[in-house]
Amino acid sequence: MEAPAAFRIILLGESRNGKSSLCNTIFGEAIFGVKNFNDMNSFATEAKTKLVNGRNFTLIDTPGLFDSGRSPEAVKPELLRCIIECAPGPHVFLIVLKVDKYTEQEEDVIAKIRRYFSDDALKYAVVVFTHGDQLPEGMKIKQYADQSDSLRELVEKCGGRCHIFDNRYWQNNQKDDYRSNKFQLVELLNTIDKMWMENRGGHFSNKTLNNIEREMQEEIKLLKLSTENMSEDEMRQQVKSIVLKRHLEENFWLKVSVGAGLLAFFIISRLNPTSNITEESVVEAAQTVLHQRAEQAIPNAFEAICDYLNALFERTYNPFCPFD
Ligand SMILES: Nc1nc2c(ncn2[C@@H]2O[C@H](COP(=O)(O)OP(=O)(O)O)[C@@H](O)[C@H]2O)c(=O)[nH]1
Ligand SMILES: [Mg+2]
Repeated sequence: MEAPAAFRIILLGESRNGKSSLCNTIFGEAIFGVKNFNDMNSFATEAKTKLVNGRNFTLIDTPGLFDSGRSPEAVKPELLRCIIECAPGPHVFLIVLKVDKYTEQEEDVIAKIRRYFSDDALKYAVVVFTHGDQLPEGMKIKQYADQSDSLRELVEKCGGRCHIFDNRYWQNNQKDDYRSNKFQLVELLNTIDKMWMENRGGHFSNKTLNNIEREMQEEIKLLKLSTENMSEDEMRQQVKSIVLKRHLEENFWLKVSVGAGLLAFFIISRLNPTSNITEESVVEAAQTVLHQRAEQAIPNAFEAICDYLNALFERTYNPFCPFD
């Protein structure tokens, strides 16, 4: 099996769980933006590639996409960007949680992850805890997870793959191997290797991710005709922004057309009260069109993840129809 040019790893989890810090720990360098206390402004997907222990990894650091207080308008382009960065699909989903006091709400979160993450996506998932310093001395993370039925079941569903880091206190821990990021990183990379082999060298994929990838390949072909001396990497970066812009614009014009349709309906119904076009039928048609478009843009795995996060943070935003 030939290793990919870079392993694509997407980090998902609630805001402030330490996703960006974990990216920095994995890369051994502070290149991802970490939130300071009360800092709610940094809100962007970041994807960076670096050589770690002889292999290239692309880390896709997502913002807390469905945190309360985020407007759906701000979320949509970010969600789309995550998908474009992931295409043709991630090799690894890192579900980032915090070692913390266990509350009922947390139990609920885990139950939802299990319910909404398809078994197929979990084949590519690893649970990673941050704030390892909160772990009682001498305890291993599996023992910690075993204390709660829901956590244990989540880890089991992820093939027993579970790791722990402390992005603040375990950077230079010489005393105890286990409580050291260096040791834990080697363990995580081994897990990723093993999982990749078990998945026969593949990555998670579905129809939508494939469609986005196909679209990008078409754009790259066009770009090759018009440019010289551009590396594959540079072309891909350029194409990502083209595709993102196109999808956002398409969505805008779609909304404009639906709006125009509704306006036409009101005019027709005023001019001709006997017309059999009903308000409901126009709205229904508009919803069908919007829903189909949204489905094209959002892969199923993301719908599932979004749905879980959405329920978790009690937003009114509908992930199955993110462009509504
Ligand atoms: N003590 C401790 N603090 C952490 C850890 N990971 C992240 N933090 C802190 O938690 C805050 C949020 O971290 P950040 O990486 O921005 O979280 P994100 O929103 O999930 O990307 C920052 O102040 C970090 O310094 C950790 O493992 N231990
Ligand atoms: Mg972050």
